[in-house]
Amino acid sequence: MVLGRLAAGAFLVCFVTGVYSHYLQDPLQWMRLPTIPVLYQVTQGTHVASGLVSVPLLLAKLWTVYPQLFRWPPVTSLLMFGERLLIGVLVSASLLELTIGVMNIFHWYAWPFSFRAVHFALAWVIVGALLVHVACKLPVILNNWNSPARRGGEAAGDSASGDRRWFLASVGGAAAAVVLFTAGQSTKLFSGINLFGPRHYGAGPQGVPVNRTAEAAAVFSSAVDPDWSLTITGGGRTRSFDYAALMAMPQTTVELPIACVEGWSTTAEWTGVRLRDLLATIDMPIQARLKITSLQTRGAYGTSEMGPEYATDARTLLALELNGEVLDLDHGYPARIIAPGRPGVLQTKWVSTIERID
Ligand SMILES: Nc1nc2c(c(=O)[nH]1)N[C@H]1C(S)=C(S)[C@@H](COP(=O)(O)O)O[C@H]1N2
Ligand SMILES: [Mo]
Repeated sequence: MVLGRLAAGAFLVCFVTGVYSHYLQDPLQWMRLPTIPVLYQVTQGTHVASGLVSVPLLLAKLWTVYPQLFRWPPVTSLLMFGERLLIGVLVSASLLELTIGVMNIFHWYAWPFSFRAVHFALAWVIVGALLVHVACKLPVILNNWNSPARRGGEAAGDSASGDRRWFLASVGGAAAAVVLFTAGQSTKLFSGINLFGPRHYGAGPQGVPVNRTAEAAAVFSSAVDPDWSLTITGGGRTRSFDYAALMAMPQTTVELPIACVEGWSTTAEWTGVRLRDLLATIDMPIQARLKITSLQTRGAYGTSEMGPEYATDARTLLALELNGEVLDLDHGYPARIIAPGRPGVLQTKWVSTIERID
């Protein structure tokens, strides 16, 4: 019961933060999402932490109920058949969801399908099945809440409940350890004990981790080409800026996090040209929907789309510097996007064009 409640709680937190992340990456037309800098860092850190905590909780919950798998006869009524089928769906979807989630954090993409589409669909299956499961079990749950043992405090003394306490304590310990030993990928506080987190707080060129290097993105030569220029297009107008022209524009410095969907994040100081100043050079309204294209031609993150909330926010930059130095090649030299509250995957590096798409 306790495990069920904790697991369901972790699942719900994971679900809500996951849905938020999904709509930040694929907003519906009418959506205007908040540009609070720390928000995504917190929600996505929570998403990954609650997902990781769900692993020991789910396994422990399954451990306590698996004898029921061998109950005989397996079903006695149609209703019970339905209920057991539902539990089968719930358990298998949950195991698959957590497995691909954990694999994704560790960059092990060993599946032929689109991770995000499947992860998102499974989330709805799980939450739907969970709600029906809880509804089916409501009589048992209510009964348990009203039981004399509960009202008089949980049953004490006998060895069965002693074992149970040890079991719960170990599961709780495992859950806490999983979080403590990975939280260091997004907070300085726990960075000394980051044993599992694949990225490390403040570790990497210019004090910021790198997910995809210039070499992996195959932009090694195009990014350092002296003929590089940024092109901005919209409403029938086009303008190009070489590196010196961008440097000559008014520069702004902001402190913003890179917050990866995989849960790690690091806050840094970025300097560059305000996106809205760039739009203004061709009289593009800040309400425009934009498509950012990178020099990177392969892979899923070579382009990103941007709703009007980001250009409207004066902290959104085409960044040229990071922590007081010219952007490292791996951080997107010559220019990259940095916007508040935006998932890391959309903070496009090695930008070559910005165009209006609405
Ligand atoms: N062109 C391009 N931009 C990209 C990526 C990429 O693969 N290609 N990765 C994104 C991801 S997943 C993250 S988390 C951030 C990481 O930025 P950093 O490497 O500077 O820390 O860059 C984003 N920008
Ligand atoms: Mo990322």
